[in-house]
Amino acid sequence: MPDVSDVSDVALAETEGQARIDAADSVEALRAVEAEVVGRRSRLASLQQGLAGLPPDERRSRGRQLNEARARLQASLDLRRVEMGKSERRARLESERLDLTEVLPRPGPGHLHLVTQTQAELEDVFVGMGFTVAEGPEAETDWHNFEALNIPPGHPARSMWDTFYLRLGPPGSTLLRAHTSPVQIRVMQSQPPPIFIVAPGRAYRRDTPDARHLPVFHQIEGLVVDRGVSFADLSGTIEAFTTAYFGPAIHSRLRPSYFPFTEPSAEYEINCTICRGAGCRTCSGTGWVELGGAGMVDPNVFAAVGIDDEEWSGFAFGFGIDRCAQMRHGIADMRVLLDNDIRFLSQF
Ligand code: 2U9
Repeated sequence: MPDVSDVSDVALAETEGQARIDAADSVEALRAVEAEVVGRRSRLASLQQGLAGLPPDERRSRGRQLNEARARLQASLDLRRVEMGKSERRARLESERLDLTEVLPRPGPGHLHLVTQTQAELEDVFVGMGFTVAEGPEAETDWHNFEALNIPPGHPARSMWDTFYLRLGPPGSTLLRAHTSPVQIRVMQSQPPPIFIVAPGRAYRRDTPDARHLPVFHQIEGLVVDRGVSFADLSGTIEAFTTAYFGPAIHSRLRPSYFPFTEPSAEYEINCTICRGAGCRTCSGTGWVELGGAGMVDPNVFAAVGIDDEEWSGFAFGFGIDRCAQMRHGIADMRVLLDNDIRFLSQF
């Protein structure tokens, strides 16, 4: 039985206890130290038991010393537990940290999508030729998308545009525009000639995506309405655009075709940019690829928007922006334009 009357026993027990607390290197180890230092089998507990044999005065003062020593050790244990808990938690979080940063082949700021870049370049070429850029809604009325363009309901030419209809208003009255032509209708309704505009933007058709078709694609259409406008102006404009955008080695040609909104109508072809006219798989060996269509504005279209076709004449053309990007960059399959694969997009 230790001699409680010897105050150095209490001090020694406290010093030793404090040293063990300081030496504990984990919350787990601290729990064992706590039992040894202030628990029922601790040195302090046995000193406590020894108080019983002391005279009352001495018992009181030694008892106080023991209690104070135990309280200091307990406070020290509590503080250490909190500190160690914090640092153990920090270490665990650090070891469990997941780096979710995507490792990009070419880190750095992003850039505009190839189609957006192509649209901006095409707009630049036409603005340089004196056109202004016009825009309109993508959800359109059947009238602006078809009827005003000389395609009445039931007209067989409607099958040229497999259309997405919207559940809005009477059935068949609203749709996702199948081309950007309704923009030109709206412009002609809102301003008198002369008109020199291009209408770039999205168009929608119920096509299954393949190497050359996308259900959501991008078009740029042009419209010129002025006095004395001829097919020669159309042909010259198309050729000037072709060399400005594709370079002086690539030329255009027009071949007879049919569109309800133009008469006469033509298909617009350019030298194949892949083989430069020699003949390859992309151009099926012909040396030419179709980019779009063109023609003189049909009198019925002028009638629909109230323009006098005795005084004014006009030409229009339209082609795919995605097709332009495909031809200029030799993209075999257009579906990559919708995939959002950074390995493809970062090349442009
Ligand atoms: C108005 C009058 C006439 C625009 C034209 C085409 C011919 C044409 C498309 C074919 C496939 C573009 O690449 S494509 O999606 N377009 O062939 N577009 S004439 O004629 C108009 C437009 C508006 C008021």
